[in-house]
Amino acid sequence: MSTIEATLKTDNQKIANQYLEKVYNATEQRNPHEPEFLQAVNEIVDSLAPVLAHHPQYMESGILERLLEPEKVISFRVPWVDDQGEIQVNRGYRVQFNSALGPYKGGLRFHPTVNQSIVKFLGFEQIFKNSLTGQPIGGGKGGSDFNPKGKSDMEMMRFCQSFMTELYKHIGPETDVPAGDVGVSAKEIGYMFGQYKKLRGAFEAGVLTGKGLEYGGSLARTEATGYGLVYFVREMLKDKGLDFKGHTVIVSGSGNVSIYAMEKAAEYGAKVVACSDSDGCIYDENGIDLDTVKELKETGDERISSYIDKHPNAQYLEDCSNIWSIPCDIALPCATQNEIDEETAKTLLDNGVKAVGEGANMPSTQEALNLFVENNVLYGPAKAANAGGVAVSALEMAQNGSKLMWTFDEVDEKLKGIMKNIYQNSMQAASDYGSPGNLVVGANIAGFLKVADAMKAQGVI
Ligand code: NDP
Ligand code: 2IT
Repeated sequence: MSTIEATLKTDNQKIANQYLEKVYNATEQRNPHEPEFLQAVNEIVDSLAPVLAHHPQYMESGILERLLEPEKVISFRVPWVDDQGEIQVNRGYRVQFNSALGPYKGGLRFHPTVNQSIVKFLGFEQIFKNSLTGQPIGGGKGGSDFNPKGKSDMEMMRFCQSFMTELYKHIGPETDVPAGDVGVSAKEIGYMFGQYKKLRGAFEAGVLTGKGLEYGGSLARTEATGYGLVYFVREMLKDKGLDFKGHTVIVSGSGNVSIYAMEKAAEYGAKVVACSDSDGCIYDENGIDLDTVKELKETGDERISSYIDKHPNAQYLEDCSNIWSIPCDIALPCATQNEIDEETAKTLLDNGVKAVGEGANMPSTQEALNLFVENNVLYGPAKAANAGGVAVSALEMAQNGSKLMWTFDEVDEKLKGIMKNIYQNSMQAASDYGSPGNLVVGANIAGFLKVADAMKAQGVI
């Protein structure tokens, strides 16, 4: 590189850094009470300097300023009547973040911790994740502070119907396509689909994904996020001459993502020794018996502590964060945001962790993430590693649109291909922009570039 080129490069980088700082500060001022959203923004902003230094046109067309402001935020009252005849009121949300690549797409979360910051961080992440899948889907997310725990089936149905009575005005197969997330499984999707159909007076299968197989669901959607995570981590390991076989794996959570991550990791020869719920975790040194976990958590509504009743040799530890003190080679956080902080990351490193693959959205704090990257742990960031769920949701939309139903193997093969592409494209972007092997930077850049180009092409809207 000539001296002039090197100076230009440094100057461009300085300009890019100053610009990013200005944009981040403005976002912080505009959203002062949204720490999770700002955390997600900070991680992206941290990755983009080399892109903006190479392509100043993205700064000129205000891509980032527009990307950081959701196209629309909908917040609404969800009144419902409980089994005692008492009126309950919850708050519902849908954040329609970005539609540059296709209809808004992303799940609905029902959990008492849901607020605007959480829904915005999830919706923001979804833009880049969906871009990485290569499917024609924009980014959105929604949910409610409703707590599904302990609710009867009829309460669940009444809540879902009330939620959809407002949401249906804002969604549709070509506008916005919700799906499940924490607390929303095929059962809740079914109740919401029924209400949407009744209100619209039409069977529009492509309005929701994660549906039951009888009425437009896709085979392998249930398994997609967990299987996709393991396919992604397998690519990371393969590049270093490693494999799941013979390795000890820990998977936090015991919900949809965790169960199918455990299933695929075990199928690939790993020994999965621990999983958890929000109360505590179980450690079974012989390997977790997944049938028991499925019985407790998929069919039943029980606590993971009951695992011990069937497996008295296993141990139950109160406090779910204890799961990360158990030594493992591969850690797959699949429960919730910020479950791995700096201290936890240190413990994992001290225990010799080789790879971390994120099934949950933003499970590592910025400090934890930095530690993993600095210590050269193989690290698969959420937007890349857990994109299999939404990718198969897009395949469900494609099947609905063509009125066809593909076999399990067809969908699973496509999922494997998509996860491999995400890995390769992220690695490539990391190399192209000066951080070889860094999947955080690579996934952020690869996801950003496609959205930025589509936004630029579509003008200032
Ligand atoms: P589920 O509702 O099926 O399961 C969630 C699991 O995580 C449960 O074991 C739950 O325990 C535990 N959990 C939830 N919140 C907390 C918390 N605050 N503290 C500790 N544990 C908690 O959800 P999913 O498996 O679908 O989702 C898990 C993660 O994966 C989320 O981050 C989600 O956003 C992400 N994800 C999900 C996708 C999907 O397709 N479903 C796709 C991509 C990402 P308990 O039963 O005690 O509440
Ligand atoms: O976080 C996620 O990617 C999801 N919850 C899945 C979204 C979807 O539309 O399938």
